[in-house]
Amino acid sequence: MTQHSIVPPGAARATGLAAAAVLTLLAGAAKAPAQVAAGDKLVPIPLQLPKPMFEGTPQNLSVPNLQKPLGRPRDPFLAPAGVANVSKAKKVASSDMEPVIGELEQVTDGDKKGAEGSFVELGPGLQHVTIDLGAAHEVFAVVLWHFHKTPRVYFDVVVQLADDAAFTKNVRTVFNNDHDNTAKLGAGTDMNYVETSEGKLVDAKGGKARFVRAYSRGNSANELNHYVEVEVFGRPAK
Ligand SMILES: [Ca+2]
Ligand SMILES: [Ca+2]
Repeated sequence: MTQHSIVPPGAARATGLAAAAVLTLLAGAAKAPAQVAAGDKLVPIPLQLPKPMFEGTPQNLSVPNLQKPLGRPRDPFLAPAGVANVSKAKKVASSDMEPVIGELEQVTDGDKKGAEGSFVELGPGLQHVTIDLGAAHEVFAVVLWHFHKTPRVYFDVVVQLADDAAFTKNVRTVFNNDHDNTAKLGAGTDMNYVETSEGKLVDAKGGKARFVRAYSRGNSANELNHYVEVEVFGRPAK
């Protein structure tokens, strides 16, 4: 399994010129994600958000490396025109094929509500859900809703793309906040975040993949793993 850390921790402090050089080097070394063609018109992805279940910023979460809430709606995410949710009703597999509550189909059924009955609950420890897009797609964004009825942080969130269901071929990590490598997928540099109705939007940079996998290892309220929905915004690969 290969790992790619896109930006080293020190890169943000480098001068503009040096940072650009580092990024150019990294881009050159990365395993050629599909590029946005010069003629592609960029527009906001057609993301529809569920109703918020709570207001304000939670104060009582003692989670290290926690991202400060933006305090306003997230900026629209731009992708080439025509990019759509390509995961709706697609087949879902999991490390826990017999969920404690709910069914795996709920991960891609389009119901993103925070209410009881709108999530699937997987067992404790490191678990994943894996979505089969049915064919190779250029993936621009992955949006995750674990559980957003109450403010909560899910641990060791790792999102990967791959060419095969077993995640042995062309595996790319597009998000990883497992900073101490508990999940043994490589240490990540992304931050912990509080679940909200906005979901977590992960930039997948147009990478070509048929399979999308999301890991977690319990949360700040209990050891279980939940999914309300995962949406993959992409387009069929040429
Ligand atoms: Ca759902
Ligand atoms: Ca960890």
